[in-house]
Amino acid sequence: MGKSRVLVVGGTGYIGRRIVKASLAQGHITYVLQRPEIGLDIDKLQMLLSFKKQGARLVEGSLSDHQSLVEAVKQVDVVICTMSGVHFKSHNILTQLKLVDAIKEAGNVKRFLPSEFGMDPSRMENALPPGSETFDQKMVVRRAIEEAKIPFTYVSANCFAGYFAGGLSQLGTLVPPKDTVRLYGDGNVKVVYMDEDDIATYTIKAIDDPRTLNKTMYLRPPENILSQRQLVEIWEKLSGKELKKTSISGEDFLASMDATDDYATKAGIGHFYHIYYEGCLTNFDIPQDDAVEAWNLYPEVNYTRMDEYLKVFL
Ligand code: GO6
Repeated sequence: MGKSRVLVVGGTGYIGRRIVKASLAQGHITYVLQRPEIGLDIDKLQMLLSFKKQGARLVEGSLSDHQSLVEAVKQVDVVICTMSGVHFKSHNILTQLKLVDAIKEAGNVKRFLPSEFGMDPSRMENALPPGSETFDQKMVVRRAIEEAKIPFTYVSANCFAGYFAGGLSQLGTLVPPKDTVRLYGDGNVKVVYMDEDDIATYTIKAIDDPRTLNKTMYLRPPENILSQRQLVEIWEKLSGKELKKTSISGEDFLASMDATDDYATKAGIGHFYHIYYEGCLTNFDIPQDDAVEAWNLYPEVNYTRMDEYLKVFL
């Protein structure tokens, strides 16, 4: 049996576009769902057309048209969904339940990767609202997948470097601060920073691997397990400039959630609290019976270290 054929749902999104690229690069026949809802979103359309030029196949379908999803799914072996859960109001993580129904009806899919790619929602039962919504929704989708006996792999990709490393983990910015950096507590809690292209590479390596069947695959490459303070030190070494450091206590950081009504900001504060004060990404061991770690499975991947990643901001 050749390499599996892949369908990406959400292929023009932040991580989706990288999954399409990695799928093509690793030799999979790659389909990308083209939704009529795109309308006049010319950037998304032109990205789809560029994928076509790179050898991908566009398949029309909408998450609100069950039959179109069944037809699309029937053409492939593996389905990967990368829809965003945090930013959009038009759809949310639960919209995937329609995809689960289509996969269930089609009956041919050998692996489904739902839109995870962050903290492991099964470990976030006590997460703070409103950020907890993301995890609750992801668990609803997981239950539907497992009830339908659809083979799966859940990818827990930890902190996207674009959101968490570029801005040295400061809320509300994606670029390094110029003179002062705010540390969460003592800044020594370990988190995991992942270059987004590496997340895509590991994800595609996992789709045909029996070792990741019905498992959670965590991405935890050793040199990217860093504290915020270590990340700041990497940047100071690169930039040759020392930053002034302030510190905010967990209590004060949480209290700041009450100072805003913005949903994404409140959700972000909650997520940052779990990551940088509770250490939720690194306060447990892998492997477990239902979990594997990507760097161990695929040591051949030369993953991007954060000194390399941050060079672009010099
Ligand atoms: C990323 C963010 C960055 C929020 C996860 C607010 C779910 C996860 C690591 O989507 O809300 O400044 O695991 O001001 O399971 C957002 C969310 C990050 C971007 C967190 C996320 C990470 C969601 C911000 C900000 C850079």
